[in-house]
Amino acid sequence: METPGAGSPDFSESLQQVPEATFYRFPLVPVHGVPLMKPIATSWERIEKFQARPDDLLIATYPKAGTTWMQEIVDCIMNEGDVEKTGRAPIHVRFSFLEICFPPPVPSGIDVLEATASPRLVRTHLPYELVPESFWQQKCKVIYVARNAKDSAVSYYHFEQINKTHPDPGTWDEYVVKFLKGEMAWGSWFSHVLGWWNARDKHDILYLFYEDMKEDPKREIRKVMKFLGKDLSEDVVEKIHQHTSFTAMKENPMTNYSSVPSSLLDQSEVSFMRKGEVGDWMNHFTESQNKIFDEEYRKRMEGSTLTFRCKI
Ligand code: PPS
Repeated sequence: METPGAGSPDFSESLQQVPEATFYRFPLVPVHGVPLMKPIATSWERIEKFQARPDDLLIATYPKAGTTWMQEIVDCIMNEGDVEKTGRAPIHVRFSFLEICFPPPVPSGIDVLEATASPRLVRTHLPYELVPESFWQQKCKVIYVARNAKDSAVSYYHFEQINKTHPDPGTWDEYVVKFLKGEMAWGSWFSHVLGWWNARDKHDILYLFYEDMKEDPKREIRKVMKFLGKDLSEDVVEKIHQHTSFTAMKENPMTNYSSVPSSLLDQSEVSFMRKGEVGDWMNHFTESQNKIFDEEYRKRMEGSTLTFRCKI
């Protein structure tokens, strides 16, 4: 079988060619009520009509839930632990970002996907309701990773500071309010995790949690293997575990986004691979922010069987 994602065109060079100012802080425009960065909203018709193929594998997350971590795990599993193969290209080249749109000459996620040979590895931050229908018609496998709201908020806050395509996050105090209202790119954390949770039995969806991955990475790697129909030895599982640890991925130029120009992702003060912990929210939330957050959380999650751990 072809290495999945091996046929993805490498657009890294075009990223370097875009003038710095072009990437600056796109406004959010609602698409079916979900705020998305303007270039995505402008191209929405094309994204909506995207034609999935039956062997496309989709990784879906709310931003900062452990997308990159899951991508590396999946690529390792597909390549049976051969880390030379997973080192073939940066993670954003190996997995195409379905809805992403940048100014020319950078190709959009759809441009790249249409030029990619099967089987394709795809990632998205779209809420369930906005995923192109063809993924369900083609019965594609989907892995969804969810992360507790408080750590997601902290991670997203730092990321929006360094990712120059996102709106300015403002102060942490302002951000907590914005997060609860879902006024950020890809919308509400609540709607996202609940939408995918409620859909998980309707399609071939594996719903996993960042906190479980932290608690017992090998157990979660085995779940992904089973879902992908891969039976790998314990030695290979151990190798994948080592290769996808936070420390290894932080040092690996193929997973730490160091190849993305600083005009787009400025890692001079905050790294993309920032802390990788469960419970870092405790270092950021004040008592009063925590109280407001907990009250709103209770209301929004009431009646759902979906539960999260904010500590492990
Ligand atoms: S993005 O921008 O939405 O694609 O970001 P995403 O990859 O979903 O999430 C980034 C956060 O995941 C952490 N991360 C990891 N944690 C533990 N182990 C591994 N291997 C790992 N890889 C990435 C990363 O550090 C971000 O979390 P924070 O809390 O900001 O450190």
